[in-house]
Amino acid sequence: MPLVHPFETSFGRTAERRIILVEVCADGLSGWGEVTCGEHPFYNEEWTDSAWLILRDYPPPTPIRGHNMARGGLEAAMCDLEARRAGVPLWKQIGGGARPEIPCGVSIGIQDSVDELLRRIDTEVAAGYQRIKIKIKPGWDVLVVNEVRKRFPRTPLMADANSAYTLADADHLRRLDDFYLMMIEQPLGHDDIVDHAELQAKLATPICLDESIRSAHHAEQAIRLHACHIINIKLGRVGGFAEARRIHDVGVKAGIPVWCGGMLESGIGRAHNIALSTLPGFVLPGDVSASSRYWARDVVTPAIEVTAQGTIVTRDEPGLGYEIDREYIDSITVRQEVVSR
Ligand code: OSB
Ligand code: MG
Repeated sequence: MPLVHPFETSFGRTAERRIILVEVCADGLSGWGEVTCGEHPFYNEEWTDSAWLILRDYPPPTPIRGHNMARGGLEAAMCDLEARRAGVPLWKQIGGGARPEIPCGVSIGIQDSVDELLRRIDTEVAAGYQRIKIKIKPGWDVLVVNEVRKRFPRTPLMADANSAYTLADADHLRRLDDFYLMMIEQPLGHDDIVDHAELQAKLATPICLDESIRSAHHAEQAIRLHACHIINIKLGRVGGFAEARRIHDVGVKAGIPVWCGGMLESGIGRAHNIALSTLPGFVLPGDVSASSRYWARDVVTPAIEVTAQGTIVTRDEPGLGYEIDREYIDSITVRQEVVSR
């Protein structure tokens, strides 16, 4: 699926998505899941083709290590199926429903110029989004944030580095404290906790961990070491709703706010993210935004829309709450595998 705008992070640029969708069938019903890994092993170790092999060759209950996104796509499909069997919306099935509308933010990639970035932010603020996240990397950080703050002094703003820095950059990163950001996301190593704790002690800006938190155990360790004040929860990264729920519970117990991250999902993964965001601890706006920011045509109907107040209203239909556009999915499917059990 071609993206409406290419998306650039500190680890690379994506113009087109190659997405694995999972359909689980039982009792004449279908549940749908999405594998949220990238096309290349740059965000974490998984990519579309590794997930394909895991899902094909290691059906549950085979215990495997890692490959959370492959497993998470299947787990989410099972949750959707369970919800449909029970005749309840997915948000209810997973124990959510704390809020009828979820607060939405946007993630804006690295742009070709600061002017272009300011124009993109203008558009999203005008659309009503409740906070803006910009991607940063060495050479596109302090000066850029300074320009954004000059133009948008009152907009809730944060920056995501996707592991582009090391502890040696601590003094440089401390300059971001001047801009009263809501948080800085994953500045250091993708698998690090200890260096983040050392950095957090030097920064006024709260650190939010993304890549480093793959389980509730990691969340407990990060909180115990004061490595972060906030946690981004992504369904795929943590292997599905069950572990996402456990991380959420760890956060709530410790007074650590959580929010739902995104992985440039199609409408199916987006619908899962909406359900997850109704758990009570998801008090900060997530990277869950309208289908039209990504896709000319989405794989669900209606497309996911955001209100002028920057919220998505949850739906009451059983399961995901959105219709699967099978005809469109079939027309863009390049590979299919049926696993019978
Ligand atoms: O770190 O949150 C991230 C996209 C791809 C890989 C990693 C990340 C992102 C985003 C985009 O920030 C979030 C979205 O709008 O889906
Ligand atoms: Mg991130």
